[in-house]
Amino acid sequence: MTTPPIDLRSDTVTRPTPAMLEAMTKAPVGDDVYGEDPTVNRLEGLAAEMLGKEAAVFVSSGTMGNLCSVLAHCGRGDEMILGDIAHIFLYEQGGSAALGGVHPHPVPTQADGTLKLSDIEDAIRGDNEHFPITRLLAVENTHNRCGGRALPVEYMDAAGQLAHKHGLKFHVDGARLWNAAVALNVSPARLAKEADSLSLCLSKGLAAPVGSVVVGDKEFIQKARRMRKVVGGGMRQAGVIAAAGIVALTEMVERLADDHANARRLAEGLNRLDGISIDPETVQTDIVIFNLDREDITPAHLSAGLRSHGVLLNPIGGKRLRAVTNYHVTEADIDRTLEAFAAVLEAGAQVTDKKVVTYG
Ligand code: TLP
Repeated sequence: MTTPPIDLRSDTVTRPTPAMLEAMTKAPVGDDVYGEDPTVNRLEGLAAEMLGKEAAVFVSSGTMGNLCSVLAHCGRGDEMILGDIAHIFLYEQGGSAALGGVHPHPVPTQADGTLKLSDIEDAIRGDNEHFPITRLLAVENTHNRCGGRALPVEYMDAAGQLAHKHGLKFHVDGARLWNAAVALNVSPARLAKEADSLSLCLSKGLAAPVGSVVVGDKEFIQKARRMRKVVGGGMRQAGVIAAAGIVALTEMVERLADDHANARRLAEGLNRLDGISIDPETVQTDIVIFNLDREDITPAHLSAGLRSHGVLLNPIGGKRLRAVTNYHVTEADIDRTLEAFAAVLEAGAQVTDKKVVTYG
């Protein structure tokens, strides 16, 4: 039997746990478009409660969660302020512009994943017929492209309050808000206090096979539910997958601390290797983004070389690569990964296979 690869491409690669598979086979189901799936209703109730909000809606993905949220907050020609390397801006096909006519207004993302409050304030439009109407501020917590940085409570409060002071709504792409809560040792509800809406993934570090939840007040969730239908996301006996989501929320949040410890171990090991640079102190959650500082070997070479040692991770543009720890990656796997790195860096330019995808 061949050893399975150590898959660090993302936490999205996680497979359902035995408890999830069992829950899925036993879930009572109904037609969720009629609001009659008891398992979906339970999941939505649980998510709303954990985030301290009135209501929730189950959607198929983080992308759909963000899209339904933005479309529920904004009309055609309205403007959304967001970070220039936010997932919504970079990796969601510009869906809110393509499908909803929402105008994105990107501002620089700081290294810690925050947007400067002064930049946000400068970006908010005045009352002038030349301008779109600024309706929404969106932030990402944890921040994927900033290496999984967790935005602290004080920042989340300040950003939300600034939005509200100017009459904007505040949306959080909380695909990995669970990781932020664990890393910062606060409740998800506390981080969400000022948010009008959040989209939270069940199928990343929490290991559910499918799904995200959007939370907010009842009126907003009613609108988001309409948006889910128009993008074709109204699901029927969705309790089969929601059941895994319930296990994700009840059993899989605290263990994220293990993924964070493994990510830190990886960062510390990488930092000791010649030709790799990363500040391990900046690794707070499960994402490790590092630079390859070698002339003779590209990130694509490095990724291909690691693959031949059974380690999967992606280049993400420039000299950078990303590794994401997850439920299936153990401390011993991290040590094996570091050995593979050492071997590939040692072999240097002899590694020639360039068939790699730049993504993540
Ligand atoms: N991120 C994926 C890729 O799309 C890059 C990954 O491997 O990290 N918000 C954030 C912050 C995300 O990182 C992602 C997925 C999403 C939203 C979208 O979630 P899905 O993949 O469920 O649509």
